[in-house]
Amino acid sequence: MEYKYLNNIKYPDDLRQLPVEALPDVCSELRDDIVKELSVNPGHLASSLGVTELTVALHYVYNTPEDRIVWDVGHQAYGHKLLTGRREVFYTNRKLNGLHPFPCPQESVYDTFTCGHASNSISAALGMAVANNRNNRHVVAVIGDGSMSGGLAFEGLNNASSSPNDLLIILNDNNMSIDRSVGGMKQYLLALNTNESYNRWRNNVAQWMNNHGLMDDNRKKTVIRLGNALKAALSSQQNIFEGMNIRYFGPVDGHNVKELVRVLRHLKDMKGPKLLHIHTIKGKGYEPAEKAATIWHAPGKFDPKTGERIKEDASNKPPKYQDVFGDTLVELALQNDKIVGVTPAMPTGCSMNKLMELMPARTFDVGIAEGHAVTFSGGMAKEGLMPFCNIYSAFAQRAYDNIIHDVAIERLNMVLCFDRAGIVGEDGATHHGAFDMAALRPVPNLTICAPMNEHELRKMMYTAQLPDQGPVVIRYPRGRGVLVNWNCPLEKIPVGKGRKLTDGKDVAILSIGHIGNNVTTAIERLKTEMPDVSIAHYDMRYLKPIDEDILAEVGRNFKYVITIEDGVRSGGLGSAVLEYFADNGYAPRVTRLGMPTESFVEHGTVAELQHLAGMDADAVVCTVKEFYGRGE
Ligand SMILES: Cc1ncc(C[n+]2csc(CCOP(=O)(O)OP(=O)(O)O)c2C)c(N)n1
Repeated sequence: MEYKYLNNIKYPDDLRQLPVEALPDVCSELRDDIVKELSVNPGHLASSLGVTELTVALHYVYNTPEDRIVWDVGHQAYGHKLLTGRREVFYTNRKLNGLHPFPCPQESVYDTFTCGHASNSISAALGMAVANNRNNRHVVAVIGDGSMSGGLAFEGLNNASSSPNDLLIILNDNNMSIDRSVGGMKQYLLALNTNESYNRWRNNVAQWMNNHGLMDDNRKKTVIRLGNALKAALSSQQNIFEGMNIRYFGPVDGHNVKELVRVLRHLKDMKGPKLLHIHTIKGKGYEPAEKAATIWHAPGKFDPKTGERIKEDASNKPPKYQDVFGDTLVELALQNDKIVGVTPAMPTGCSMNKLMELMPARTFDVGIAEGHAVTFSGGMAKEGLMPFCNIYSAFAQRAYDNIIHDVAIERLNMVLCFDRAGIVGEDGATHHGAFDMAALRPVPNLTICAPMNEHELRKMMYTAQLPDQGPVVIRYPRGRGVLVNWNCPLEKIPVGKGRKLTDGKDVAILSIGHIGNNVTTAIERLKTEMPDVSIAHYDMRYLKPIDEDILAEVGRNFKYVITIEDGVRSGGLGSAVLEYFADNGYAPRVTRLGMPTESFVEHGTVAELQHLAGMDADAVVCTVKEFYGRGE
């Protein structure tokens, strides 16, 4: 496609010079550019395509960056990035030292708030709107219907209705989360289709009054109030937003850019909190994405012409941990009829869709609601069911108190599986599962473990659902394991016991989880690079209860100790080992490898980031060499 406009739009100011008639073409070009770029440099596609018109209309009507647009999650903001001075470097998106995967205030003044975790936009934008009451800055939050299912969004709405503010919330309703949207809010929004003739009527009245010079601010308010009352009478139910004192407008076709511009201009200077409900199609304008929005949420590389996705050859590769989880859960659920599955909006992402297909009545997608997922599981556990609640580690941060207050205190029997634990790669700082071990280790009654391979995961899952285990956290990383033959008998493993994988007498390396495979690689290298040094490797398996027999053995027999974990190096395994040594009078030299706590790990490939953070096989080799004064 030849671009008539896009090449001349570096910043929104350039966009704002164009006549409104040019905007449909700008949208086509922007869409084309997003598809072209993402076909070679993968990222979040379908959501960005769906908000193309909204993005153009917002930057056209509002005086960005003076006016604030707060994106929710930010996975839909590629159009925004391309229009705000980043088109030339967009090829670096999600790469090491390149553009951030989500809007990021450190990257651009157009990015107003940290994005990545869902449902925070209303609260953040409300804070900005309240702070900006004194200067005439407009603040707009853009939130999807999926993200609107999150509790935080409701807290924001609740507050928005009572604090004086002029916030505009745009609800981008495509009836999709990553998977299909679920729950009461989705049902509600579907039903909230106030009939079009009513919308037309209200517009005509307003237009007529305007044309006849009868519309001032007060009258506008009266028309709106009258209109809303009429709308409530016409629709079968009360409007939840209006019930909260937030004026509701819509639904509006979110793919009609000129209409969006008209509506936004109309709302821009209106006082008080208001919500504009737009309907969009996820993946709009790119047929394959429109047809299968879940797959095209983040499709990987693809041929933009044919829509064929370029998949890696997975034959003879170990499976992804998430699939081992999904298959094992099904296997366990067939044996144990108390088992149920709970996921906060990630059935495909964590492979719980396998259980969902087979046993829909025993699988619960609760929406983007991590805290609720945990407490809901707690409720089921209390009544004797055995929930497997699967949450991405970084999103589980939202559920910290639920884990402590609603599960741990009563020592409820349930399993929390933390997928994407550790460095996740291109999704960056907001998505790394960095903190779960450090945050949860001090919590009484919890068992916390991490498998080094697929067999270990299966055994940990089996062991965790046996009677009276209390709450068990199993954390495992994004991506593939190490065993092509991943299947194995489901057997109990001793809780709180580690494994000695390699015997040695000079250096002891203690690892937890999949990162232990980096140690295996390092030890192989050291056999040739330092044949005179013998190294013991312990896979600790359990962070809590930790294997004190191993710690005593190591404290007694080794001068040098390395700990390594795929999480922050303060508070987790390394700290546990140091605490034990200090408490028991052992003083070997200990080096802790893991993610830093002085700065957030950014985005890049897992290998690049592990290298930078000093957690790869190289780092283990270097540490051993340093012990012996042979470092470079
Ligand atoms: C707290 C949290 N939980 C889960 C996710 C994973 N996630 C990213 S986008 C998304 C769906 C968002 O749906 P919606 O807001 O409707 O936006 P759409 O993609 O449909 O445009 C989910 C579940 C997240 N980013 N944050």
